[in-house]
Amino acid sequence: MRYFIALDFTQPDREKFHSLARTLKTHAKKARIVEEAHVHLTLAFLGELDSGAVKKAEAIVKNTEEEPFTLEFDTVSYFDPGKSGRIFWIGPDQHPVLDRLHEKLTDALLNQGFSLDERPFTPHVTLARGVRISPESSSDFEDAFETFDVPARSISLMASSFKEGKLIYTCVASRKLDAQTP
Ligand code: 2AM
Repeated sequence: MRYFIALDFTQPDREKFHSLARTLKTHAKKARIVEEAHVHLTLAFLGELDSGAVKKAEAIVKNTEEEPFTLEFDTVSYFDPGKSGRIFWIGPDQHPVLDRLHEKLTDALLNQGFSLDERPFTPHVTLARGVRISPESSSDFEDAFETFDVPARSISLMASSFKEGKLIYTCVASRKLDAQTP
């Protein structure tokens, strides 16, 4: 079982990302789009954890206070891992509360001995993996993209596993973004 901490969105907001993913699929030769229920923004990827580490991660999520905020998603881009096809994502404009939330979680996780990805944080919501698309179709998709706002309301510790070849995400612990602005 692999674990990660995610920023969650409401179902109607996840649908906005999913709708974009479906549009991308119509432009692509191939694309495995992210299920609507799986749409999230990863704040920290923790990998395989033993039960003690899961308890620590749960406590970190439950004790991380932050105010609710709204992200403006204004970037469409992709990672290109090579042979397996592109990973298309939508990214938000820089937001001080998102940066602070990421920093609080990172500090707490490192203090508790978790090892984290050392690459710079690139906040993004993955739309589709294994994307094969022509440069023209990719430009068409990028050009048609319109900026949209999405409120962030909670963070969750998620467990990820495969059952009969199907990806399953299970929420282990959640914390509402409910701190008052100082
Ligand atoms: P993503 O954020 O680019 O979509 C569960 O696997 C989540 O953790 C996914 O959202 C995934 O990618 C993210 N993630 C971040 N680093 C990862 C890694 N090294 N291996 C697998 N997933 C990772």
